[in-house]
Amino acid sequence: MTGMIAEGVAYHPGLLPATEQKALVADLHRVIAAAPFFTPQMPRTGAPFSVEMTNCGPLGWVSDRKGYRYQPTHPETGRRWPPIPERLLKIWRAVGAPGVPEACLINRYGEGAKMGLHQDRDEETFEAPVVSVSLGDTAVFRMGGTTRRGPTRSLRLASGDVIVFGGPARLMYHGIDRVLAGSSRLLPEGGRLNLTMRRVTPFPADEAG
Ligand code: MD6
Ligand code: FE
Repeated sequence: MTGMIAEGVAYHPGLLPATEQKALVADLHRVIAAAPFFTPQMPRTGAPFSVEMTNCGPLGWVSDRKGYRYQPTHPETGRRWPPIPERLLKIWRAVGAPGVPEACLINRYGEGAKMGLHQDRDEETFEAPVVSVSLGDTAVFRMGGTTRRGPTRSLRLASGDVIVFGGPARLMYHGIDRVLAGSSRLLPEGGRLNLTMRRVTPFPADEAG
């Protein structure tokens, strides 16, 4: 099942069994209780994202009028982000990612939410891959190349799928065209959760690559 679907892109459809998905949702409820979802805003214009976000880990990704960045605290509560649940760290290791991730961005897609084509490039290092976990309704994921122009392909990411962008794909353009409402029964409220784990700062010399 698992395969390299493009250079540097490892796709693991159905990596998480249903029991594991449910346990992960319970872990995420604890994270969200400590770090509620917020609505990020576009740099400069302040236009709201259609996706809500929160984070866990020593660093979290935020966006507001001042720009995109990683910071150790929640933009609204001012508190540190809760730790990344062990169950997620286990997925990081299971796909062969090195060391430990520093940030896990949690995206919530409600009705009509989508995410434009973008690169994940706010990290200080690109040496580790980005590991993405999908839960809930299926998403239509679009992947392009390392420039904004050029051909793209689309892939459906279902609940329990894991996709890893590493090596030459680390800076690949990607986005979410739409989410197929009602395609999963995992989340009682419907919608989709996406978790992306990242390394933000370079590994210390003693932490393996
Ligand atoms: C999403 N995913 O699936 C958005 N980024 O909702 C991402 O933006 C993403 O899936 C980097 C690597 C893998 C991803
Ligand atoms: Fe991304």
